[in-house]
Amino acid sequence: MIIKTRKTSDVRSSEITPEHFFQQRRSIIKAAMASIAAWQLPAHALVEPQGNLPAIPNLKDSGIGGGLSPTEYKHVTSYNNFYEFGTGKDDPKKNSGAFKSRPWTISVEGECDAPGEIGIEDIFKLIDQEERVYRFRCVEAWAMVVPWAGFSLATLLKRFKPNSKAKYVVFETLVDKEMMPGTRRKILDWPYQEGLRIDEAMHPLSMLVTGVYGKELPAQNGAPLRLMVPWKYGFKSIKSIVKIKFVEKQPATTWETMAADEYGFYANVNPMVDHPRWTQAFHRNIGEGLFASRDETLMFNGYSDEVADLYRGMDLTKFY
Ligand SMILES: Nc1nc2c(c(=O)[nH]1)N[C@H]1C(S)=C(S)[C@@H](COP(=O)(O)O)O[C@H]1N2
Ligand SMILES: [Mo]
Repeated sequence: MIIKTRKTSDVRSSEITPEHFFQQRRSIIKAAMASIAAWQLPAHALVEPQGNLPAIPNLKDSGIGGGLSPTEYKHVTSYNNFYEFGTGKDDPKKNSGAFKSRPWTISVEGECDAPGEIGIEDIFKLIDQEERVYRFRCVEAWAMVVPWAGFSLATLLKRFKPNSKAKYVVFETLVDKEMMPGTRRKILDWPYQEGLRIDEAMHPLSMLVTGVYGKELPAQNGAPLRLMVPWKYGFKSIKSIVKIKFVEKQPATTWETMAADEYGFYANVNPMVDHPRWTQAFHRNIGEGLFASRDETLMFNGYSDEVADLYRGMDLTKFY
């Protein structure tokens, strides 16, 4: 595992204790046990496939989030944020008719020993698919429970052999003025860019998503490949990825560049730290209509046992 190759002089080496590895292993074991538990329940995590896109082959139940009941497909695919297709929630579905997710190549570069490119077909072929149901809360104080299909980000990253200088991972979205009408205007500083610390990226819950509800992703949800980091706010989960880069310094990210006082690099779901313009202690569930209840938001979106250790000793009001 990459973290082992860090030098003792690394700034963050203090966080990478043997206990840290133990904790990660423990959460994997816990996830495996949850998987067994979910398998015994009649409410299996694998959902009925929906939509008319190709089915995702070899889909397995990860057991993660098996107890949550998913938001309806029609809401998951029609209430979106994807500024490359416009800023309205219904714009991404409406304005993505010309979008083509094939052919598609992702280049992986920067601080790694085996930089290169990988085609989306190879990703689909080489990597076993898992289905995970995540509660995914967004910065706009709304939430959905989504059955994503995909695999651990770490599985892909390790193929490119990140070196000891790889402290962060940067992701970039495609910019195509023909297929993505929003990019004809300077709504954001294109390309959309996001980043994770390397230990966050290697965490088993960080996921590259290729499908939703058992079928390939529709354009509006980030076809053909998008990120999903379940303990972070929605904007970290970058869509339609074309580039992945290992870097030494904390990268600038799109929303942080736009409004640093509102959107930080970490963007961990945290009910104790409000957004300057709204509370982050509660959220509304999409699909419940006008009378939707406000639910309490949980620390790290409910994944504290798995991820709190990544941030031990950090002031999360400062590193928001
Ligand atoms: N390239 C790109 N990725 C993006 C965005 C975007 O505008 N462009 N919006 C983000 C935000 S703010 C959210 S809330 C999620 C929404 O994902 P969903 O539409 O699949 O629910 O995508 C994130 N990924
Ligand atoms: Mo968002």
